[in-house]
Amino acid sequence: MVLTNSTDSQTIPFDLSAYLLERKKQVEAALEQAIAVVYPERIYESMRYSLMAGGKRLRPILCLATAELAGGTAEIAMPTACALEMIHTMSLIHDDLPAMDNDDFRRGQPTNHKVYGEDIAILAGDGLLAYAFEFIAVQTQQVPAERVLRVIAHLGRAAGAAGLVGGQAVDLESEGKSEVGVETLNFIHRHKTAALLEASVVSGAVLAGAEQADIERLSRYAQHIGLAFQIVDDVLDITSTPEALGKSTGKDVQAQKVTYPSIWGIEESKRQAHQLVEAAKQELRSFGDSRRPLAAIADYITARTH
Ligand code: GRG
Repeated sequence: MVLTNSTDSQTIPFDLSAYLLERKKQVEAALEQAIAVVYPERIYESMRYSLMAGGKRLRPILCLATAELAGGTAEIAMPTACALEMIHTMSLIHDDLPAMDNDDFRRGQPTNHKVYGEDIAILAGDGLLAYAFEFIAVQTQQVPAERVLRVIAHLGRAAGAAGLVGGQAVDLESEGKSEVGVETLNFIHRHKTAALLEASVVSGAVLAGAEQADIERLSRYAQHIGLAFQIVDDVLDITSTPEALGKSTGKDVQAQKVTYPSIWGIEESKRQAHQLVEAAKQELRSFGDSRRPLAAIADYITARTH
């Protein structure tokens, strides 16, 4: 897919497919090296099973792209990029558990608990979460310690009750409640989905030494694409197939879950997502040509089919 940045008057083509493919390869090579299987083998195998099961690697790619946009290199951001994927994978393993969403398939493969059992799946998530922070602290090189500390604090907040955990708690609490409105839905997804995407972008910028005003612009960019991402996810749950998504579809309707399409309808949901993507791209205006990967990723959010 060759996308042009639609907010530019002088549009420069940007081959996002090639960019994503190349970046995914780099991230997967780093992840491959990140966890060795040692005694007790079963837990390390379980952690690696989900970490290496594929996926778009969107969070690490956002982190690397933002580090470069802010004048840093992919190299200084790679340990944090890997850690972001570890935290994301942990959240998917726990989300799929019978006590939560009870899913059998993820990324086109049986879920962690289906292969290793619930007990090991819980521990694999715990192991990945703890290791993510160790990995940043031990592996990050050529970055002042103060920046690394700031990244660790921001990621801790995004993963905890002020982020993923809080979003998931409200999501569980809202199940089966037909009176859930857009405000609650926004709270859930700002925390469950947008918080980690935001932390991906902010951590890349912080590692590269970006100025506070730029970090705030990038943070708003990420919050917009985070919400757009979830709206599109809700739409795809209705319009896509399990083969295309690598996970079951139609679950929201089946569980009578309140979603963006159930409140707005499919067309209005798509319009809202598109508007958020435009607002996200507006936040990138001051960054020059180096913003192209982030702008194209924003466009990809609404164009994606899986
Ligand atoms: C214990 C810190 C801790 C957290 C657990 C379970 C949980 C709390 C939170 C759930 C978070 C969750 C599953 C959010 C959904 C995020 C989302 C949109 C996932 C799909 O992301 P993609 O499309 O997936 O990027 P791939 O497979 O491409 O990586």
